[in-house]
Amino acid sequence: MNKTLVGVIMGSRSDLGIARKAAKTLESLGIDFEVTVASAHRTPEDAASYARNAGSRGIKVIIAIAGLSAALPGVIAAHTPLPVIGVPVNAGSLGGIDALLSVSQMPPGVPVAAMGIDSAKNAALFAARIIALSNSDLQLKMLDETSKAGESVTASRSDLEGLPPAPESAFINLEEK
Ligand code: RP5
Repeated sequence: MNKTLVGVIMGSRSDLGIARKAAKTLESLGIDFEVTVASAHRTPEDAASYARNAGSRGIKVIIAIAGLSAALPGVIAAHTPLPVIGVPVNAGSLGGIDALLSVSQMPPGVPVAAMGIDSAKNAALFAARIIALSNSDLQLKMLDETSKAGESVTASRSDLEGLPPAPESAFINLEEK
């Protein structure tokens, strides 16, 4: 995919470490994205303009990352009909709970898909699921990633550092037999 489909916007450059997690996952799935900074409180006009212009620029999904009283995802959602995924950041003394509540407690009519605190990887995967609705190649790639993640959990059962393991037969789906 050589067209920017996902816009990643942060409330501050100090959120860069969290944005990198989204970037890594989007890159691994071959989804083109862009990253920028605009603050709902400090540069509100830029945040609104970015959101208003995103659709006509070809962006399909926006990931908005912010900490503290994290208004950015909601402000972006207020200015665009595109799906907005909010990532609350642990940026202060409340450990991200402040941002989590700000991002998740949106008023009816202005939805934001709220991820967990610092969960930018999930934000990228959620964005990928939205894009995959009209991209069967990406759908296959994501199924492959999901099955690889499952295989690594299964493999991790083989060494539990001496603790007594449940037998593999415990995982047979008896209802299917
Ligand atoms: C939020 O305030 C930003 O998203 C960031 O997480 C937090 C702190 O920002 P800085 O003071 O580091 O710029 O708006």
